[in-house]
Amino acid sequence: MAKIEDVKAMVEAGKAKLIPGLVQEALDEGSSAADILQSMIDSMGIIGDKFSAGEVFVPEMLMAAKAMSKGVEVLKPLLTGNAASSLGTCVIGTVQGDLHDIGKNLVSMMIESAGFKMIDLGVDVGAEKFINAVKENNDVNVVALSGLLTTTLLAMRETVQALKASGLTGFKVIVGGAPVSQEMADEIGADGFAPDAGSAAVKAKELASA
Ligand code: B1M
Repeated sequence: MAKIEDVKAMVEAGKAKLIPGLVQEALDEGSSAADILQSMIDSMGIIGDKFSAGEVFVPEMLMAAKAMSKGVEVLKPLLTGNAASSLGTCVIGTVQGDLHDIGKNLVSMMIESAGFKMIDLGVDVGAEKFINAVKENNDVNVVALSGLLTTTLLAMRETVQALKASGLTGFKVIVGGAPVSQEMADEIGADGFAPDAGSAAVKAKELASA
């Protein structure tokens, strides 16, 4: 079996300790970093489907997430460039009530490699914390909100509205995450939406130069 298939299977099985070695072996075998990343994203989709079907539970999702994070650590230098941080500063976080951070971390990585300085507020971030980060760093030109739960879309809406009502200026808000769509982004007053990490970086650049 090709090593990339082993990576996919072992992420799904939550074997975090095996992943760095397997990812390296897959690279050595000639698989691209982008393909290995996609194989791990596919594993998370499978785990999610199994969770929905009641075949696995929260601990298995958590173990798979840890395994994927280990793989991303190995791939990071290959997925990111060496852009000098000159496009501005991006504040990023997963919205309040939501603990999912793998997608947010990938988005952060890609926006950073596009040339932004990143201020990562982590997960379960309330509107006030986003506002304070913009206040405390006067060169923030992008705020990026991630959300994976349908139930936290309300927090995303509230955060966008609070940022817009704060009186602070000079920044644009990008939203994304599996349950988020362009339509929803427009509806909650975000300036931009991106479906994945690569396009989030493109959108951040586009908004920062608008
Ligand atoms: Co959770 N979880 N989870 N989970 N989890 C999902 C999201 C779910 C779809 C699984 C399912 O039921 N099929 C479901 C949500 C259903 C819904 O609301 N629609 C779900 C649920 C229900 C839950 C709990 C409620 C379970 C429970 O406790 N009963 C609970 C909630 C906890 C909380 O947040 N308060 C929970 C907990 C967890 C873990 C903690 C165990 C773990 C997260 C660990 C971690 O992140 N460190 C976890 C995991 C791993 C998942 C799945 C399996 C994988 C998520 C993931 O990392 N995907 C997920 C199922 C799935 O996604 N199919 C699931 C890979 C990642 C690369 O993709 O994050 O989508 P994603 O990011 C993408 C894009 O969305 C986009 O770019 C990325 C790729 O390029 N993107 C952006 C993301 N943010 C962006 C921001 C942007 C632009 C693009 O601009 C700013």
